[in-house]
Amino acid sequence: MSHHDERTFVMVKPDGVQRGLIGEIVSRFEERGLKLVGGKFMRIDEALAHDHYGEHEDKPFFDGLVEFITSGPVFAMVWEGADATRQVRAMVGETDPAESAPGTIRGDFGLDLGHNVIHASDHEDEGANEREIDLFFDEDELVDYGLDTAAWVYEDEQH
Ligand code: D4T
Repeated sequence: MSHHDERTFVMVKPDGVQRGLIGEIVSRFEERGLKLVGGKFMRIDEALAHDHYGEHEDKPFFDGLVEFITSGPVFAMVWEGADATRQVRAMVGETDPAESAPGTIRGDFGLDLGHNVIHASDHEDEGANEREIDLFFDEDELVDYGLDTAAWVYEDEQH
């Protein structure tokens, strides 16, 4: 079942947590048929923020980004499924909520680029999902188990 086990990193940002959107967001991924393999409610410290957003270090919005992501708790998750990284990004929407289609998470719950509710690994950045999973989770925090509904989600899974 190797093509069903792609893992991707997803995080409800401080604005999403404060607005009570954790449950709604988790539900969307569950309903899609993805499998939750890790979850952690936590506060991001300055060092982790710099590691996570290192690619933006030279950008004018970097300081604000670090301040925002460390400003309150986040809910970090790992989701698994076929083509998970690309499918989750499609469900998340564009970086700017104002450019995101209705039906996407940012298109339904955001209006402002600086408060875009959720992060998900970029499918166009090869290795981003593994890098980010490693940054936020220890191997033993990821749970290996079978999801009984898989046979109803995937045609080629056995009952
Ligand atoms: P994240 O990483 O938060 O899921 O967002 P994206 O992957 O969709 O987009 P990104 O890495 O290009 O941007 C990271 C983060 O920075 C904020 N941002 C971005 C900002 O405040 N001002 C800006 O001009 C840009 C481009 C929003 C997301």
